[in-house]
Amino acid sequence: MSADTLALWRNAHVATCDAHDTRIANAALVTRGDRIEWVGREAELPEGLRVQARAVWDLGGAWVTPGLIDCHTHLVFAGTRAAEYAQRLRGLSYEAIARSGGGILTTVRATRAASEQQLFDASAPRLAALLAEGVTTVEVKSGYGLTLEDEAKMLRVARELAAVFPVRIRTTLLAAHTVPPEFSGRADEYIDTIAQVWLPQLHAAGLVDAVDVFCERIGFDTTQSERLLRAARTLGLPVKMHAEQLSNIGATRLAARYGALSCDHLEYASAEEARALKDSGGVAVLLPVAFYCLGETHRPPVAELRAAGTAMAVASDCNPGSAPGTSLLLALNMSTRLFGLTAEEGLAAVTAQAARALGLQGVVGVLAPGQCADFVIWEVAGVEELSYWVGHNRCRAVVRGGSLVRGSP
Ligand code: DI6
Ligand code: FE
Repeated sequence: MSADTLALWRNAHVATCDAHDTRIANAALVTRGDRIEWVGREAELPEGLRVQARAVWDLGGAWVTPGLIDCHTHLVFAGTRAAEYAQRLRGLSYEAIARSGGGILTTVRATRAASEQQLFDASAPRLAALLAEGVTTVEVKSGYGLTLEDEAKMLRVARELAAVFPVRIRTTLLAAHTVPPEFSGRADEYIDTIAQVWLPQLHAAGLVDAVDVFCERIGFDTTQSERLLRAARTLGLPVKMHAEQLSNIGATRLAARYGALSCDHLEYASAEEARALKDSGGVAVLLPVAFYCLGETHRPPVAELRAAGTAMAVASDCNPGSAPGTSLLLALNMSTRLFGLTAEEGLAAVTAQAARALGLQGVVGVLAPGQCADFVIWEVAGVEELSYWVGHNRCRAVVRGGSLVRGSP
């Protein structure tokens, strides 16, 4: 479609997901190329736009939301951890498996052994499953290669997926996921290698949009994490943090000092972390599928986050260990019942707030003039249905960059 072609999407109801959670009944949208030109009540559609529209789509009274955003995934990996899940069902803990050389390292072995094509082929169906639910933007982390070559391979696969599927992908370097066998007992040296050698090279190759660290008692401590955050910020890269997932070692407070886009998991965070994130403008990314699959009982401090006014996003955390799932809608449903998000908070958490967690506010996540024309047409009577259904996908059609890429309105 040419860059300035107007299209009219009419006879709809729109949840814009802006700061006021605006809902517009009997609405219309006008797209210009890949951007939104106008959104509002159809009765108020400017006549000039109506006559210029080269295509008119009747949405039959359907609800429209921004394209969904999955702002935390590890979807590029090889193999599964089904055998470890079976062990966990018999009572072994995630941490015990990790300490005995399994866990993340099990997936590292499989991912290193996979060719780039095999890794792409393993990951593509997971991405396709996310997109079938109306996801139009996905963050993908590395972290199962843990050598320069294998981290680069993972990040290239993420870029290749973005070239083949109708999706925007943001890549995050998570080489600081665990200490690889080559650096066993030398975590400090490993962090410095990432910070001084791998990160600059991968950044120069255009493979890194952000940097993340697993800051945890089975990951990296705050001193080590800080060295990597500083290196990332020196290169002008935004940072994120796997924080307070299994214990509280001060990860969020550290990340906030480095202006982190988000701190993710947060099961063991408190009001103090909620305020630190609010003050730094970071987003709390909640990952209920990992909470569920790990049989966690310690919930993230949603009431404290709400009281502090901290932005909350929800993501799938798609990964082979703690969250082997490819449904953002299920994560959304779980965030309401398991964590206590309201339906309205939930919808914002997979659209506008998820965009902020990726530094993409003003680009995607809200239906407003100037934003990318990424939106979903839902087969629902109201948008509360998005967090209501358990494993039931009501996505009828998806528009990405102004073009219909799935279904028919
Ligand atoms: N926390 C998680 O939930 C994922 N990574 C992390 O740091 C799990 C990764 C895995 O178990 O493979
Ligand atoms: Fe994760």
